[in-house]
Amino acid sequence: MEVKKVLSDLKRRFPNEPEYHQAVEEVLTTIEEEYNKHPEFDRYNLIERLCIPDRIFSFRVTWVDDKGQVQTNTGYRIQHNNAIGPYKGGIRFHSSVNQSILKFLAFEQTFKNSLTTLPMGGGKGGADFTPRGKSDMEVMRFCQAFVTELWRHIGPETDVPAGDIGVGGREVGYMFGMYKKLAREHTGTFTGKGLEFGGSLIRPEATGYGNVYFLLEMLKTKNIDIKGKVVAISGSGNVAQYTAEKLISLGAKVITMSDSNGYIYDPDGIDAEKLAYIFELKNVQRGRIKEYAEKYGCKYVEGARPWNEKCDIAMPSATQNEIDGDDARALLKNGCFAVSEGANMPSTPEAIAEFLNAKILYAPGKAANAGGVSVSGLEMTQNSIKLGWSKEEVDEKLKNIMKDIHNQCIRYGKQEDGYVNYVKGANVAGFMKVAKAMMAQGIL
Ligand code: NDP
Ligand code: 2IT
Repeated sequence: MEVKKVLSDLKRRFPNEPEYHQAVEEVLTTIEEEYNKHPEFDRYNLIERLCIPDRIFSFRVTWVDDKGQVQTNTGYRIQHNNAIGPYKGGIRFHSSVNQSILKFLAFEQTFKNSLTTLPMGGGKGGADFTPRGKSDMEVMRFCQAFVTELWRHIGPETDVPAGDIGVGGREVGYMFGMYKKLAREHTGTFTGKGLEFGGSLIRPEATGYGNVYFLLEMLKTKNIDIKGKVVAISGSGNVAQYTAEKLISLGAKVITMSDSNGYIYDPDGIDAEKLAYIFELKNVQRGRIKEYAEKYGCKYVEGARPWNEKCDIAMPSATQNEIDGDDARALLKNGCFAVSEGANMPSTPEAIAEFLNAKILYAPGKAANAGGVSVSGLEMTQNSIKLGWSKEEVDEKLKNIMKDIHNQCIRYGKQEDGYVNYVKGANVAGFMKVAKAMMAQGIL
């Protein structure tokens, strides 16, 4: 494989998909060496078959808003690769959603799911619809309309969606309800379901907790204690909230959180009580993070990201490309020594290069945020055996999975000088399993 050629071909065939090109380029440049040790991969044109999704569904979603007006949005499901298990990955509802963003997410998901040690292929879906500002009934009608198209493409052994940006327990509940009605079955076709109807304990917490567990594994390699460390988090949604919860319980000091309007900086640290307010503010009132600053009298910076604040550790948990080269340099200048990604692809290629050059602990999302989909996999298992595991049991399994992912990164990412390149480690480990499965299954 010649990475330049593969990339230029993909760019020519699939123009105007910058996020997809970005994700593919990052993976290909890091797996090139390993890939080229296996000439049989090229003979089977594995690389194109791995980069181009198996199939893409896109459809119009028509729904009626509270004023009685008929609205349309565009919905998608990308079934990227099912070599190691059914397609699996979240649904994103956000006005920015387009085919490029979902293709990058589905591509990343394939490698991430491979790392989890569980049998899951990669997929992603969504719509250019933002639940924020919509009434509960509007969200319900949208979810129902979305699923009237999606349902025929998914199933418990075919493709299992879950949450992502803009899709939490409420949206999964509405989508599952409509799916169940149309498919005439009550199976584990969605994960992130309510506990009363097949959801798993710890699924809401899993991405944030898992990211902290991964961070702890990285810190362990340097004998660094998390206690007292100052952490900057971005986002204030599902992932950010449970990242903060776990960090606070371990004695770290969380100083920032954000939303798409700006960030709050609390020099005293967000404690358990203040975090409970954030849970209420974001999940029940569906308010803005600015209100935290008003309530607790701390700094709020409109229209900015938190990376200029001095911290030991950064845990981006909002969205893609939220740390650019300048942000990365600001973090490093202020002494940040670890970055663990809760979001998918939050660092631009320039930012990643800065982190790797500085040889800090840097965990890419596909390793660090894999806890969410891992517990989704455990939810699928529980649904299949028609049993529910305890909180402790699931949490223990999650910890072990994160430890295992960390080991895989070390295995393929440790350099001669001892530095662990987690980007390379995660990409090569994730790739090798999918590649071997694809080789064994013939040319499809
Ligand atoms: P939520 O919708 O719960 O929260 C998203 C948060 O990020 C909100 O605070 C939101 O602010 C902010 N945000 C979203 N888009 C932007 C933007 N364009 N610019 C700035 N801020 C933005 O989503 P999740 O917490 O579930 O997801 C966060 C990230 O984690 C995503 O990258 C997702 O792909 C990734 N992830 C999620 C997993 C999961 O299990 N949920 C698993 C693995 C990764 P606002 O309210 O203003 O929109
Ligand atoms: O990016 C992700 O891994 C998720 N949004 C979770 C996917 C899932 O199927 O739980």
